Amino acid sequence: MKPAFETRPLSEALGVEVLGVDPSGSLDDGDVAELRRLWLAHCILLFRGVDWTPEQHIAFTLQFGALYTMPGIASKTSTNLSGHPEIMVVSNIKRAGKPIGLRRAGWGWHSDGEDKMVPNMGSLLHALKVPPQGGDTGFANTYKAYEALSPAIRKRIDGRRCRFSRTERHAVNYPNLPPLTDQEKRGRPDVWHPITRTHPETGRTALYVGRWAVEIEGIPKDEGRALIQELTAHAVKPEFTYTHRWKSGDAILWDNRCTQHRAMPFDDDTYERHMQRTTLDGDTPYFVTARGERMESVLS
Ligand SMILES: O=C(O)CCC(=O)C(=O)O
Ligand SMILES: [Fe+2]
Repeated sequence: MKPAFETRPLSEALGVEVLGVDPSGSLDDGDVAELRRLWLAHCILLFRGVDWTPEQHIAFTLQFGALYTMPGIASKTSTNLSGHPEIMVVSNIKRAGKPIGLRRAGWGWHSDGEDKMVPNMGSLLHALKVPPQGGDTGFANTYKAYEALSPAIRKRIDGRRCRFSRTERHAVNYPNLPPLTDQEKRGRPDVWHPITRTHPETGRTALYVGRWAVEIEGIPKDEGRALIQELTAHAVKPEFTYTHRWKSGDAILWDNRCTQHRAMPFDDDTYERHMQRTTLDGDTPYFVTARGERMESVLS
């Protein structure tokens, strides 16, 4: 057996940097299995000094699963890389007066695709240009957040679902974008996900709330909203989080099933920040209750 890759912890809460791997090169099955083991154990993997073509970024990601192509939001034009729609561009840069990517993407705690019936399993974000200050990304370990909940709160939420709504929260989460069109609203129906989610590969339970969550089943709306606020604040306490200060060439692969993340603001009138992301497809969330019953997400 080959020796495991050398790693360096990023924080107490989650994440390792993987050393001695060139993600632009070819990996054998053993390397891929080892990376997946590390990913499942640490929730986020950092690779530094990554210099790859869009094709190599895509090829590396495909070793973890099928890709998901991001639809454009609140605009007719998509913010994906021209010629490579599997790569989403997160950027404030304009060329010939036109934005080349999505500006202010993810400025609030979330996991990718949490407002969809089939959220995204993971995402792999590569930094090409970073501002001299600000623009960090925070990551939270939602297994740890779940494990630290009081028994009373766990009792209130175990086995319940929470409604995630793109239409209700679009204006709050993307004040810089035009409103959703009626067609977009129809294409993004609300979804009820289990608030506590069983990770399909590790079997561990993670807290599953984020910035698109609006209501909890079986709880009056106001009370549910207050509980969501309490849970979302709890999930991102410092002891569960790591803040990444990007250098260009960094690439982070995160697991959306057991983490949340948020991009932190920066002066985007003055500085440029340019990132490219591939996104992994996923599966329908579920929770296995203490009695062994499996409950799944449902559409509204
Ligand atoms: O730009 C970032 O730091 C993260 C943006 C985001 O939420 C994402 O790419 O999924
Ligand atoms: Fe995101």
